[in-house]
Amino acid sequence: MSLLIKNGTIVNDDAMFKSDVLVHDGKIVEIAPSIDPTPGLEVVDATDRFVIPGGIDPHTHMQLPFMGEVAKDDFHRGTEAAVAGGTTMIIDFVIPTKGESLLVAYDRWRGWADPKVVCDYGLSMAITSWGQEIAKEMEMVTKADYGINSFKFFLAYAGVFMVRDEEFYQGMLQCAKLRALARVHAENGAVIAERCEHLLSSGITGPEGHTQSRPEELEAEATFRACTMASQANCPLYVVHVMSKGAAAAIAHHRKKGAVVFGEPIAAGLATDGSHYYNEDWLHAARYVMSPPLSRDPSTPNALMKLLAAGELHLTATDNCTFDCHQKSLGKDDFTKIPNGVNGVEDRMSVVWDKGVHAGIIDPMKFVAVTSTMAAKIFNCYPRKGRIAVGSDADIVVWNANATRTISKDTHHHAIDFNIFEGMQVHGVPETTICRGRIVWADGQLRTVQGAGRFVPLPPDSQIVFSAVDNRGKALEPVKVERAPYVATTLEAPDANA
Ligand code: DUC
Ligand code: ZN
Ligand code: ZN
Ligand code: ZN
Repeated sequence: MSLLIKNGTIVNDDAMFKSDVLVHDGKIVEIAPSIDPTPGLEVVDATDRFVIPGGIDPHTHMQLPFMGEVAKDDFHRGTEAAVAGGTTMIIDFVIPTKGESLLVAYDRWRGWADPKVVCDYGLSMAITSWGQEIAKEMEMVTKADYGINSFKFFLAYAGVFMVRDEEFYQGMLQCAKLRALARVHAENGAVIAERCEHLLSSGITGPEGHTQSRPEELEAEATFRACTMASQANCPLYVVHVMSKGAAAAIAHHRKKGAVVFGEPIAAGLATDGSHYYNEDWLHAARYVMSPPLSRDPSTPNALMKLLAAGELHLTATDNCTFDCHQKSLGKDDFTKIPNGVNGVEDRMSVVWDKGVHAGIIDPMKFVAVTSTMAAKIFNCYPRKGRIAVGSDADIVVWNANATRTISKDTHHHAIDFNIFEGMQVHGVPETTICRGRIVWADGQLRTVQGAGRFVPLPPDSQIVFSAVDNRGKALEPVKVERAPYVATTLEAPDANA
């Protein structure tokens, strides 16, 4: 199967240039100023369009069993929503129940995903309990066939997913040994649990209680603590869903000292804010319940985008974990029972283009970096993914920067009956999405095949350097996730004379 994309402007994270792209058998085989179509070749006209690497969403929870419910977007609907929005690869989380074998949980996730995915996917793994057996299994799943190179630790969700600090620390020591990346959900779970109890007993039962139970300081504190412990463990750290300026400041503080910490804002946090939690319509407010909550500071979304532009935050994701109105309603009398999670995987690319590029904060190359290339580099599948280059997988999006669309539950591809971005008009539309050489989205229609996506094993040790050259013959920068040097986190004493 061959495909020719003609007359477009290729955008990589480091260059933009007009060129045609020839695809054969799922790979990019030629990039040249003008490639003649041969008879029978399918041609995609990309005149006045950008030709970009398909988005990589490094943080999703398809069909996650959570809070007594199961997230509505399964691996089929969820990946359909992804490709309709210009994302061609997701990284989902295997989340074992407490005490469960990692291998058993891994097989369950593969069993769910493999027959359903319409685009490629990789897996990250959560560590929800600790012991020698888990440490041993961590080593096993970092081997080639399993393809896990990152482990996520929850510092929130007490009693469900949360690990204690000493478990997190030991887990990071193991990550460092295995040359895997540690990821963290950073909120102070113990204090949140106390606050929830207090709020409920004082009669606050609505979604405003959700945001009140989880003030931003508890995200900032946990982020700072996680960075501090990662430095002690000499382990690179990736902070998922950075929702507040305080958390971003904690990351910046440690990076300035040389720590290797990556920060991931998500679509919801870049395009909406926590004012919704005070909406008079209970159900409206409940739709936005996720953790950490959306920021109550209306200037936060723009500030997070600027931090992406400045390189203080590094890549965007979604935390896509969807529950419908009925499921949200199960928490009608108690905000702690509202299933946590929001949509994002379909709208991330457009939202980041609109709030980033259209708003003049980032350029198209930075857009590619924060929606695709950085994820491919960090999770060690670059330049197979995340780049328009000869030899790379043909995961390509023809992007119309001038078109707009209005986000709505009536037209989205999620399996839920609302959209947190409802009514938002966004500039930047994915016109054609190509997954490993197959057109899966064109003319506003899905052309997907269940199970056609492939599992992408993610090897540990990003010291593996790809001996790649770019499409102009220039050698690519070696790609590696550096080890974190030891970083003392002692704060300076205040100046007594000031
Ligand atoms: N936060 C959510 O809102 N949902 C899923 C898990 C998480 O950390
Ligand atoms: Zn989380
Ligand atoms: Zn609202
Ligand atoms: Zn998550």
